[in-house]
This record gives sequence, C-alpha cells and structure tokens, in this order.
Amino acid sequence: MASYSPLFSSPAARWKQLVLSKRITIAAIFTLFSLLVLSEVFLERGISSRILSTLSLSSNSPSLNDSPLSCSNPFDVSSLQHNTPRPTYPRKANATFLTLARNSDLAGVIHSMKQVEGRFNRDRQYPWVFLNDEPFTEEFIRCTSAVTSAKTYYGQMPREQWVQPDFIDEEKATKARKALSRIKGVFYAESVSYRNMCRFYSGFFYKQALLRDFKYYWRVEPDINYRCEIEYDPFLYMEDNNKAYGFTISVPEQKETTPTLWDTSMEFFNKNPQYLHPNNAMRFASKDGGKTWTRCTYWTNFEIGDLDFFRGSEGYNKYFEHLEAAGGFYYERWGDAPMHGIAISLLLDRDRIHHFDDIAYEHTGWEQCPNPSTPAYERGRCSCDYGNSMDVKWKRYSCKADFNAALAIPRINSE
Ligand SMILES: Nc1nc2c(ncn2[C@@H]2O[C@H](COP(=O)(O)OP(=O)(O)OP(=O)(O)O)[C@@H](O)[C@H]2O)c(=O)[nH]1
Ligand SMILES: *[C@@H]1O[C@H](CO)[C@@H](O)[C@H](O)[C@H]1NC(C)=O
Ligand SMILES: [Mg+2]
Repeated sequence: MASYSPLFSSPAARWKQLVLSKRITIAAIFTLFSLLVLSEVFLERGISSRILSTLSLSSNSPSLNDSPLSCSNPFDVSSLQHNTPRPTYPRKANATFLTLARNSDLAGVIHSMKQVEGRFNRDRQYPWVFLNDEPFTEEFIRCTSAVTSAKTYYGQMPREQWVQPDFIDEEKATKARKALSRIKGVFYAESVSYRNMCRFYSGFFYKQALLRDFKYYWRVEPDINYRCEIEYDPFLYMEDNNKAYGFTISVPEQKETTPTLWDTSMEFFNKNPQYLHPNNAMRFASKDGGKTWTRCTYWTNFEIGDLDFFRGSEGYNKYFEHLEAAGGFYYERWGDAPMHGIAISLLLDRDRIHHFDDIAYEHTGWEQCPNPSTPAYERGRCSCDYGNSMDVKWKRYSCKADFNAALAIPRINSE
C-alpha cells in the first residue's frame, strides 16, 4: 500500500483542519439545538403531527409559522414572478441542473435550489435532474418540485455504478481506510459511501439515462450559495464559445488522499499519448511536463460541462477504466476533483476550459466573489465580501495562477 505523507504536509490540509475543528463546534451547537427542537416537538404536538406538517405544502396549514426548515416553508416563487414583469429569453441551451443527493440531504438541496432559482433560473426554466443510490422519497420529490416551476426528474443509478466493485480486496481497502483515518485533517477518511460518490462522479454520472437527452449539465450540491445575480446564461456561454468545461474555484488536492494518483495517471498517458490534446492545459496539472503534479484541481462541487465530451471521449473513458482497475478510489481516496482535473487538463483543448470568474459561488466556506471594481459586482447586486474570496484571502491555496499560466502558453498549430 502507498505510504502516507506526514501530518499537515500541505497548506490545504492545514486549512481543512481548521475548518474541521470549526465544524465540530458547529456540529455540537447544532446537536444541542436539534435536541431542544425535538423535545419541543415530542412534548407539544407529538411526532405524527410534525411529520404531517412537514409534508403539508398548503398555505392554510395551521403550523406555517413554526414549521421546520425543509418544505413546509417553500420558496415564494409567486412574489418573485408577479411583482415586476419578468424578462423572457428567446434562446435556451440544451441543458439541465444535476444534483446527486441522499433523501437526508433534502434541506440542503432546497437551500441550494432557492439560490439557483432566485439568482438565475426562475426566468430561464432549466430542468433539474436528481440522482440517488436509493429511491427518492415522496417527501424529497414533493419538496424539491415545489421549489422550481421548471421540470424535475428523479433517478436511481444502477447498483454496480455505485457500490464498491467485487475485484476490490476488501481487507486491503479496510486497512487503507483505517490508516487514512489516523491522519488528521483528512475528511471522509473512513467513508466507503464517500468513495462511491467520488467514483460515481468520475466515471458514471454522464452515463445516466436521465442525462441522455441533454448536452450540458450544471452540478449543484447541497448547501451552496450564489451571492450575485447571474445575469447572463452560462449554458449559452458554453455553447456560443465552444466550451466543454467550466469551473469557479480551483484548489490543490490533499497529498494524503491521492499518493499514487499522479503516477497511475502518467502510466496511462505515457502508454496512450494519442489521447493528449496538442493544445492541452498540462501546465495546470504539472510544472515540469508531467514529472510531478501541482495537485491542482477544478473544485467539482461546481461544474458546468459538456456531456457529449464525457460520453464521447475515448481517452476520458479509457483513463477512467485505467484508474478503476488500479483500485485507488478504494485503496486510497481518489476524488472526482483530482480525476476531472487531470482528465480535463490533458484531454481537452485548453481553449475549451473556462473559468467563470464573474460567478459568485460559495461551498463550505470557500468562495469566489467578483472584484467590486468590475462590472460583474455591481450588475450582479452581489452580497459577498471580496476580501473573503479565494483569490484574496486564500490566494496561497488557489490554483488560479497555474490555470493562467496554462492559458498563457502559445498554441501550436495542429492543422
Ligand atoms: N445519493 C447519495 N448522494 C451522496 C452520498 N454521499 C454524498 N452524496 C452527494 O454527493 C455530493 C458530494 O458529497 P459531499 O458530502 O457534499 O462531498 P464534499 O462536497 O466533498 O464534502 P463537503 O465539504 O462535506 O460538502 C453531494 O451532492 C451529496 O449530497 C451518498 O452516499 N448517496
Ligand atoms: C440535446 O443534446 C443531446 C446530446 O447531444 C442530443 O441527443 C439531443 O438531440 C439534443 N436535443 C435537442 C432538442 O437539441
Ligand atoms: Mg459538498
């Protein structure tokens, strides 16, 4: 098995550790609060009436004011749509939002949907595709479909695209998870379901039947925030500029989760150099032509991508198969961000990768906020603090400089 590097070997790991301790405090406060709320529920109204009120979407529900946070307090779409005449848009892309979630993620999913609907989609009406490894509950379906006036679709992926494959040596995998959990600052070190999720987003999301009729997807995770209006259509931007992959934040992956990912990847690309695009963005991933890895990744909890690229790229699919066979999704904790990062940077023409630097996006405390001296800030009626942005406060962890360096390399004429 791979050897793990020492404690806090990377700045990102140190930062994550800080967040972790903050999270524990927040978790403790939240648990106390939940206990208080729960005891109130049981004492005053009984659990069954609580569940009923959760499911009730009607506005004459007697418990509207003290209702729990998920769907008994649906987004007030009507007020947004009728106060002022809403713009209409003559063009629309062939695109959908994509959310992978557990039923228990409902509250966070609703939060994210409100962000996306309020800042962008209420006038655009792009549909939502929800995926799960279990059947979605009636509650999940009713609540999420109440947040949008666009179409919603719900699907379950085939079991073999989710669970750990049989060829993985479970004893070796268990040992590796235990070893990783002894290193401080590594999230989900022992989680198998997290590994399933990373593998799914690496090799299977784009193969889903529900996505077959779409060209672009926009990934949305629970509990994210969009802090400016999105006043143009990023899907149409992708289409009009022939972009295949768009990101907001780029950060380095931790060493501990991916000790052999780079070498395993180079093994594949050295054997199959025909898949390397002549105008790739290799410089984002490596400063020395492939010898060592920058660890830079596009932070995949936000991504807008061209499904036809993922579905149609032989290189991408063969690369995934190579990683799958090496077993690192389970023997280590390879994420979909480092995997996409390497694949996108090496397989695509770098001109087809786009940094959406005008989109204000936040996930677990890391955020991108446009510079207030740019038109995007004022036009977007932003509510974010530029000082807290990746490129200001966390500049030393941002991979933006590596991306810019990749784009600055003169193109070679491949005609
Ligand atoms: N159906 C299903 N979805 C999952 C599972 N684990 C994670 N997800 C979803 O996969 C996405 C990524 O998972 P997260 O736990 O947010 O991973 P992360 O963004 O690396 O970690 P955080 O920093 O905690 O947000 C989210 O949309 C989750 O809802 C799972 O076991 N089943
Ligand atoms: C949308 O894109 C998919 C994938 O490219 C394609 O199969 C489908 O025909 C497209 N639909 C429309 C209406 O263009
Ligand atoms: Mg997340």
